[in-house]
Amino acid sequence: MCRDCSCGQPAPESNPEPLPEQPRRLPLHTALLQRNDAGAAALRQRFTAAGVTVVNLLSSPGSGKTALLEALAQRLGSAEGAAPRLAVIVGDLATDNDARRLQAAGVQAVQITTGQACHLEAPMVAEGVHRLSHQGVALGQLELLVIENVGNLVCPGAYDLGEGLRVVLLSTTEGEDKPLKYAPIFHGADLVLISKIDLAEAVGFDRAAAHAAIARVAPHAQVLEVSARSGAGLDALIAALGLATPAVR
Ligand SMILES: Nc1nc2c(ncn2[C@@H]2O[C@H](COP(=O)(O)OP(=O)(O)O)[C@@H](O)[C@H]2O)c(=O)[nH]1
Ligand SMILES: [Mg+2]
Repeated sequence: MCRDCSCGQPAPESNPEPLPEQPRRLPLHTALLQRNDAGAAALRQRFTAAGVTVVNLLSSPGSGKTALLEALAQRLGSAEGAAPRLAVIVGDLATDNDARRLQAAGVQAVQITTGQACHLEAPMVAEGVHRLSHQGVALGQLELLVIENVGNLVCPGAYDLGEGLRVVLLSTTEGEDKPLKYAPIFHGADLVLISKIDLAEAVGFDRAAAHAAIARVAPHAQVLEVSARSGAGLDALIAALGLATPAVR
């Protein structure tokens, strides 16, 4: 029995549960997920037919998703008068701040506001594609379509959006243990980006521990260190996405 507070409960175990080696599916309503999966499959067919690389970009709020896309757009460039190379569908609970930031950086972007929902679903992405087409952006013209998901390390991981690549950010300011604490979302990643690497030293970020944590929960994911601020790792990211930098196009 508990001797600390006399609550009458059994004494807590000192190490209640080992870290999950395998992700567990969240207890979300199966019918909801099945409906989403059907929408995602239809989207994937359209993306494949159009030949566009589609990225589902996931991370906690403030880890640098939008800043990275702004920096990527600048690095990718687009020749004067040429079709845009990159478009973004960005999800947040409220405001169109991110779409406006991206548009100011020269990116074709549409904002999806989800209200209460903590993640994007396939029909919302279909709506985003529709709105992009009304802005004159055809999927077939694009090299890269990024879906910046709602900032959250839990729910977005359960929803397929028809993407070809799942990219998960871990920022140096979040701490190196987050892949262990939020294993399922990292487990599904094709590529993990350690963002804000320019701040690593200032915040005492333990690089080796971060790489070990990622290797434990996402052993097959490629890992890159990047900074939107300094530009570190951006060319490696562009190569990982299968895109050419302007100089070699
Ligand atoms: N030092 C530094 N700050 C960054 C970097 N990327 C983003 N930030 C800052 O982190 C904050 C959140 O960035 P934002 O792109 O809005 O994150 P998001 O919520 O994941 O889209 C902003 O104040 C950015 O200026 C980076 O690479 N280095
Ligand atoms: Mg953002």
